[in-house]
Amino acid sequence: MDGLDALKGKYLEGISGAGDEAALEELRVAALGKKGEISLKMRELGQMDPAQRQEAGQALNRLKDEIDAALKAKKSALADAALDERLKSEWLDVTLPGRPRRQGTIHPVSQVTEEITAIFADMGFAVAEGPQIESDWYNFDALNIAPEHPARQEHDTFFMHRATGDNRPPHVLRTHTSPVQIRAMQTHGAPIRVIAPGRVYRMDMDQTHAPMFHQIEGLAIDRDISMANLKWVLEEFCRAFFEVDDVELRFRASHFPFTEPSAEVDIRCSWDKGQLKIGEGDGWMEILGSGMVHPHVLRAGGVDPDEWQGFAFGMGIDRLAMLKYGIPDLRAFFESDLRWLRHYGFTSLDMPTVAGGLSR
Ligand code: 2U9
Repeated sequence: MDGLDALKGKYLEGISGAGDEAALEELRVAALGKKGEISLKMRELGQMDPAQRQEAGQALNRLKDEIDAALKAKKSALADAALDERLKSEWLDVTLPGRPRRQGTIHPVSQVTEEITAIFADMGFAVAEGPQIESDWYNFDALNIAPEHPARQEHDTFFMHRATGDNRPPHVLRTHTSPVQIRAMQTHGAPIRVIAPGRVYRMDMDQTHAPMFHQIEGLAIDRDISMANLKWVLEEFCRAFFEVDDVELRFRASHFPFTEPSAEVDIRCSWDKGQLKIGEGDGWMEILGSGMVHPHVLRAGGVDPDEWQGFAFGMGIDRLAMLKYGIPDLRAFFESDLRWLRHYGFTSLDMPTVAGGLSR
């Protein structure tokens, strides 16, 4: 067939000189497309006699394959060259040091919870935990808070939803961690020494109150536990927690449904230029509530009040954290702004100062 060598020369040269994929595609269409030169030549085969057709057909197929192969090879060469170009402009120095990442800090409430549990652990108290959604019985009845008792309203309780027609008392978001100790008494019986730290919920919201806050409560039951033991335990706790040797506590008679007698506990302190000093001065600051566990409460926990007695106490962790670290409002707890937390001495977890205690 005439002209095949010329065609071959023209296309192979064109392909080899093509500068991009678009030029290659143009050449492919011109040679192999429906109306391309090779395709037109294919059509001429119909008018040839069989011998000529066989020879010309083979030659045309070879040419088609050669052009095809040249197109593929050039396409991949162009892609390689484009990648080389990109790699030259988009290089990356993998030996550069990494950018420092902002580190979080331990939350003041977690820090103080750990401090308090460690102090009570040294005095033989185990940590107990329980559900945050409680039955009405565990949160109120077991704690000697009867259905009509005003404390149910005072606690500003969040009640869980009940389906219409379900008249059972609704579950509640626990208003104190006391149900945990009822459960601990039921499970382990007496004697027992536990503390229960955790989240509690009351419908209360202002500058110094949040609807979720943290309490830690303690319970010690034995055959002859007295308020003298309570006083010693709380004094030991305050000495360790506030890191002051001379602490003085004042027990003021009070009332809680779950303890009898009950006492609110104040600590001697002074305020010097807005700075709280524990253990000196002529001021008193309330830090916790306490008392001897009410016999009804012991019975609800499955403990016989004729054989056993014990003390209990409760305190707000958030408030103690604010007092100890001089944090004036709740923003440090909720916004978790690192600058704010660092200002009050809560350093990043990876900083060496944390291993040896907080740098203040
Ligand atoms: C059981 C029996 C008795 C725990 C107690 C208080 C007194 C108390 C408040 C302190 C600050 C709550 O966070 S706060 O508002 N708590 O005054 N709590 S006695 O008494 C118990 C607990 C469990 C079985």
